[in-house]
Amino acid sequence: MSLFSDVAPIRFEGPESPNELVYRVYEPDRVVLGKRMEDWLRVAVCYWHSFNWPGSDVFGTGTLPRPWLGQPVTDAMARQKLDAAFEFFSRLGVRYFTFHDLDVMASADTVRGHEQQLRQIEEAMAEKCAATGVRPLWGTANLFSHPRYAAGAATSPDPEVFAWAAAQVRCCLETTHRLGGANYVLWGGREGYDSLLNTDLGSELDRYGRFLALVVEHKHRIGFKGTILIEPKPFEPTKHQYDRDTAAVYAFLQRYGLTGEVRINVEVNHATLAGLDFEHEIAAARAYGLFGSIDMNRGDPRNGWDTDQFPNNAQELVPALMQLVEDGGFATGGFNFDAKLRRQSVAPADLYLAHIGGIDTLARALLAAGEIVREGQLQRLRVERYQGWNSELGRAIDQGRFSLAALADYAADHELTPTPRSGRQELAESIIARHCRF
Ligand code: XUL
Ligand code: CO
Repeated sequence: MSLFSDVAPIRFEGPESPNELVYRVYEPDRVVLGKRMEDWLRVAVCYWHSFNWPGSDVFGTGTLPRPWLGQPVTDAMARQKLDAAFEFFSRLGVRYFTFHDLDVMASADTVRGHEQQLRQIEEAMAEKCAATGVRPLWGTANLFSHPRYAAGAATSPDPEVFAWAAAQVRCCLETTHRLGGANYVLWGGREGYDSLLNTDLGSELDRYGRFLALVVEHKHRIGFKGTILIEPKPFEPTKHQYDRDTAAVYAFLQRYGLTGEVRINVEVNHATLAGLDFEHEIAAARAYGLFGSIDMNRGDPRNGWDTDQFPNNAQELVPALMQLVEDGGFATGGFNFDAKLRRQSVAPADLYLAHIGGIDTLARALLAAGEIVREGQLQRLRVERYQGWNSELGRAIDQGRFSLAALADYAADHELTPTPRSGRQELAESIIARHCRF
């Protein structure tokens, strides 16, 4: 028995169900364009917000019943949390979870102690994974909570901090590998600065590049076949984070020769904070060949910080899901609910309701996206918009057969007078809107 055992396993009951603790739309075996819904979505529950966060904020202490939390974390507390977490994963009916090293293990003060504690809980995690079939979508090292990381981890001015971070990543990458994790994530929460006045930006970037190269090298050394992912965010907790968005990460990977090795974990609310649409970050990651996985949540349109709320607006997500469908789905990625309850959601059932709502929202967006892609009207609209590039002139430009001067002469000689054409944006938007009926 645990906090989450009062709720019966969540089943699909369809849109007309009078019950709340059921899926109305998410039906794992339902086939959408040749693939099961569960395989499209690859849903993961995150350990930190769901089991490791007591409902505290900067103004108040914990509100949520999480009896396994306290400082320091003992092995018994870590195991109680593990039981509760796997109980929740199983009853919710998901196949993946995500975790930081510090979310799952007992507290440790030394590097050796840290390694020992993580290895110890890893054994218990492995048993749970084997018993339930649930495995990590990804693991990650928490390189931001401990005071030693206040000035950064890989970008700290202190090489001893860099070494501590290396130890944590080595250990967590190996644990993720042994647990059958599909990816390994690096979120550089403190890899940035609070003030440029005391920051040597160039050498911090070089050290960050070195750190990432070491991680990639270790991945190959241990034979981890999963994907290394960087999760961009523009700021918070730092004033400026080096991985501010996909484009910045691409430039960084190119500079340090890591483009074929590392991909992107796009988080919805991080994109919003960067002043970008969620679907823009997916489109950019696809264009650069970097798309990996998604952290699913949303912000509040009137708040400028990372509120990490569960999504509930399917129409908003359709443009993103369309891109996923066009790609044939994730390779190693999935939808990780990096989302948390509100502080007043103190009933154990609230955690189920939050995830059910989020998963049904994803399922609605998937069904709409699947139909739109199958009907092809929007894709045709896009193809037609660029059809001029199939002309002789378009092909010659694409193939680099014109110099700037030759092209100018061509334009003059042919007296080019291109006619404006409709971009048909309203039509495109209407196509999205009218398919959102699930
Ligand atoms: C922080 C965030 C992290 C990463 C993992 O905004 O998204 O939880 O997903 O460190
Ligand atoms: Co995240």
